[in-house]
Amino acid sequence: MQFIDEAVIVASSGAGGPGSRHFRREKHVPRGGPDGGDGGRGGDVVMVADDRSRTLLDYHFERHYRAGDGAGGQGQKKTGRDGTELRLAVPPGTQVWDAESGQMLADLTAPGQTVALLRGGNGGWGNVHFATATRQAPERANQGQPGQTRTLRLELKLLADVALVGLPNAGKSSLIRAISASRAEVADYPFTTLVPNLGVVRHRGRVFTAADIPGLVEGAAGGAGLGLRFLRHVERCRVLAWLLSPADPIDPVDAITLLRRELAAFDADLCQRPAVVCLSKADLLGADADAAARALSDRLGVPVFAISAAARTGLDRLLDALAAHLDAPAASAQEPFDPLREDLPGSGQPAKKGEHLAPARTAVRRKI
Ligand SMILES: Nc1nc2c(ncn2[C@@H]2O[C@H](COP(=O)(O)OP(=O)(O)OP(=O)(O)O)[C@@H](O)[C@H]2O)c(=O)[nH]1
Ligand SMILES: [Mg+2]
Repeated sequence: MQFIDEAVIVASSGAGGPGSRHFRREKHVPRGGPDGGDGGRGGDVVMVADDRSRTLLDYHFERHYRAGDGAGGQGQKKTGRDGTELRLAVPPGTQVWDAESGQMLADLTAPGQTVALLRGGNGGWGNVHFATATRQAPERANQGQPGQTRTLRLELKLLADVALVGLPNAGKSSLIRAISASRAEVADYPFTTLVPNLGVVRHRGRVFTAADIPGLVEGAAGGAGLGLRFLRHVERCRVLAWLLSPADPIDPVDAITLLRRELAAFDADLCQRPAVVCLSKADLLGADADAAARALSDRLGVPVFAISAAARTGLDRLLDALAAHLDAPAASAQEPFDPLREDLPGSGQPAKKGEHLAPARTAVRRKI
């Protein structure tokens, strides 16, 4: 299935039905008086987080959505039928913005979470409401209120616990395949992964999610490679796993400096998240793998896990470490992994969150 993480749609709530202008007509009841009922309410537009849905693909193709209008009132004080509510299912992790004002309208994170985005118009009053002592046969009935229309921007930001970050070909997809049931594509050329993959990891009775995002290259912040388009999916991860491979074209310390620089250009906070460092493809180093991991650990000043997705070695220790980070009471209470802080260009003036992105990311959240 195609992975789409952005869509712009136009949604309209239903109009209220008109009130009825009607008079009671019955045998032996002369001048029966007004009995026109009210119009029905227009349908609301409601968005629901549905965990069966993984992408915004549907909204990419179909752009216009409309809830049902309320039906008109009728004689005998009958109220018209309410318009059908329009329920739009989106994957959990979807944020909804007003495309015109740039305001955030909703952030649907929990499966089943529901938010009413547009209220349907009220139905008009029927003439039965307008009878007074002096006006016993009112001709007046109200029209229903019109519905509202809004252009909505939907943005999906995956909600994974752990994000795998590395250069292209570092072995991220191989790792997610090894630790979860994900069938992410693996191949020996860069940019095999073009869209993020999500995997559910089950480890010692614990369940957490991991996201494999496309590889980052130098200049990603400026749009090189697949650019930063998919980094929004890292934004909500609680722990980062940096993957450094002995087959990377550059020295692992240079690689992590480069990766951190690109990530910081997207969001300075990301580099402050708890993180673990992995030396992937450890099988390529044979018996030297542990020594290489120790040497790298000394250079970085943090533990380094030697892992091999192919030989399935070191995975349990890595998952134990990830689980421990996720279980820590407050991630912020931990010492953030920041061994190369001084090396990080512009560390004195961290980039503002999402500075280079489209507008509206800093918009005020509005309660509706
Ligand atoms: N020997 C060995 N090769 C591995 C291991 N993990 C991955 N590879 C190989 O490395 C190559 C790249 O692996 P991927 O998992 O596709 O790497 P990736 O980081 O997802 O790459 P992109 O999606 O392009 O960023 C493939 O040819 C894999 O077979 C490993 O543990 N050992
Ligand atoms: Mg990949």
